[in-house]
Amino acid sequence: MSWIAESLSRVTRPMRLRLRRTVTPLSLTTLSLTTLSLAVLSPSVLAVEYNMPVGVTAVSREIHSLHMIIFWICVVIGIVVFGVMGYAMIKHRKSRGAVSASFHENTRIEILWTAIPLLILVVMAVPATATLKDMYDASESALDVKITGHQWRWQYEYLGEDVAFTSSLATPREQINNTAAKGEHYLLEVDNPLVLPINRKVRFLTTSADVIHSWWVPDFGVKKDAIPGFINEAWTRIETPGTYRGQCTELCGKDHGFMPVVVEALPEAEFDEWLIARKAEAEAALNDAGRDWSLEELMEKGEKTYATICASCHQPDGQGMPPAFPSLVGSAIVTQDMQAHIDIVVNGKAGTPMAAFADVLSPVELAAVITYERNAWGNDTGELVQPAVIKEQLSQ
Ligand code: HEC
Ligand SMILES: [Cu+2]
Repeated sequence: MSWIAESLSRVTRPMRLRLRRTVTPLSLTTLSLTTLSLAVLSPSVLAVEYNMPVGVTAVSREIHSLHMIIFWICVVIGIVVFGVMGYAMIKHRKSRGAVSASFHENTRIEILWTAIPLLILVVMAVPATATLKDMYDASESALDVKITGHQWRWQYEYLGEDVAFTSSLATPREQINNTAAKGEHYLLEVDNPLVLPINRKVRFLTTSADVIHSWWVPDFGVKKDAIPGFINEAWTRIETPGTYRGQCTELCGKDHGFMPVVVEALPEAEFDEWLIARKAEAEAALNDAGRDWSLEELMEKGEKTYATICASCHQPDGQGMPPAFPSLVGSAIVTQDMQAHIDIVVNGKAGTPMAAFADVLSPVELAAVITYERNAWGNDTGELVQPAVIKEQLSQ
């Protein structure tokens, strides 16, 4: 084995010399200069980059200050422990004739090094428990929003208000595929943000229609798992109007990084107006489902629905990604059996990623996307399905 050590040292000795002569002083200077300029020039930038946000709710501030308290306790413990260790190692080193001590029969020190950490734990646990208690108290809310996770979008329902909509990624495909410059809110922008009032307690009820997702808005200090078959509770009371962004924080499949959360917080009066307008819109859309639609109208609407909801699996050109996601071009269901086509889109197919879209899309959107699939990419069937037919089937 000695030949290995020898040849190694033959290689490393000149290297070490060279390193010491040139690279080390240079790189040390650069390193310290960079650190210094970073620390001096942009302390605020550093704080934004590396710390969690203070946020805009009482709970998020509580979480932040708890985090800072525990951080500083850890810093003090770190300095004391490593200081004592360093001091002991240097002071009592072997070359100065130190002989190792035996603490094993010292009851006093055993009690001390059990009691002190216990005390520290208790000091940390008291504020942490108080914050947790606060976070879990979702009682007496002014507004309840049910949040359902889908692969890969969020669905929001304002309970008791007859307002519901889905919220999908709005970042253009070109930015994702690197054929266009990335925008300011790349992958953090949606078509329909969740709109909430400030200064009112809002309760979130999270669940999922397929796999586990997690709804997270750092500025609210809210992060709640959305689990199929369960309903979890969280709440917030926003203090400042604005746009707040978050993401799904549970690995939920192929487009896990493509289901952001965007919340628009409005002053109370503005929110009330928005809710009334939204209700009227929903009612108008429902009435709209009753009339006769032309092929062109359905195609135009269907193309949009397809792009936001279906293209992530079946691809913009309908070719899918076989064998995981089937091609819809020339498929028997899409070009022949209309009822089978309606059934699979409305009810999904159990045990596959093809979800039921009955609750996600309106009758008009369902009719439009089915019509679009039957007439796009060379599937020139010329067939259309009226929203009224879908509405009728949904009500059965
Ligand atoms: C999460 C991925 C995913 C999304 C999103 C999705 N599908 Fe599917 N789809 C599938 C899979 C997987 C199948 C195959 C199911 C099976 O095994 O039969 C399928 C099958 C289909 C079929 C039957 C195709 C055939 O020939 O068997 C149709 C039609 C269809 N999807 C339409 C849609 C429409 C319309 C949308 C949007 C509203 C949509 N899909 C969104 C995954 C998806
Ligand atoms: Cu998710």
